[in-house]
Amino acid sequence: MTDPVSIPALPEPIALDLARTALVIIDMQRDFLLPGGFGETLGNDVSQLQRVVKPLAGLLAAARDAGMLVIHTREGHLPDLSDCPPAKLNRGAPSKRIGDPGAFGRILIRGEYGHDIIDELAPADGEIVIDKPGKGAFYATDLAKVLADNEITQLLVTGVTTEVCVHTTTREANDRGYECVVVSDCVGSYFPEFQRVGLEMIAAQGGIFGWTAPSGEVIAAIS
Ligand code: TIU
Repeated sequence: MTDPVSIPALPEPIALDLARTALVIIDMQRDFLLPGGFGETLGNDVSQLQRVVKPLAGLLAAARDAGMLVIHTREGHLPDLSDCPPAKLNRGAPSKRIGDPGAFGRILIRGEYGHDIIDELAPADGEIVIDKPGKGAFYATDLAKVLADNEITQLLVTGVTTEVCVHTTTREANDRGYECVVVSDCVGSYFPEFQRVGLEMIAAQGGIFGWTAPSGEVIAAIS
């Protein structure tokens, strides 16, 4: 066992045991980041998410070098939509719905080009990919078992979007007893104000459901 490393974080520094820490990369899929996918059909400016790619690629490289467990998630549904609740399918007035043809195949459907992870962050051989039908990565997946099997107790949480799937997953993980560090420049929102308050909410009230820290501090600590 190696000594824990201390990361300057909000609301206070956190000691990470690297052997028990996983990097979780949430939903860095073409359908959320590129024009023509799910994010854009909801009316969002998808270019807002692009700023996450470079720092997250740097953190991913450092995590791989450190031998850390890396887990990627993808939000999406079976081709027959049997795992997509009508409330999710019909909500709002999207220009297209989940399952409709988009610029990169059927929107948010497993196996389609748009559903997969962007080239810059493509999973390496042996890295875990969790397909999830919901916003949280624990609901209807085997993530809890994967973490238990690998004796993980702490998570570095990254990906998109900050206030939706990153928050839901972090809250789920926090309730399950995991210590979560949300890496502030490696999460992104379509809405700048949600990015700011989304991060503030995590670390407020003494770190009510986690910590936040920039990737530079995390990389320096784990390298
Ligand atoms: N729409 C939005 O902000 N997010 C999602 O629908 N999914 C994720 O956050 N991955």
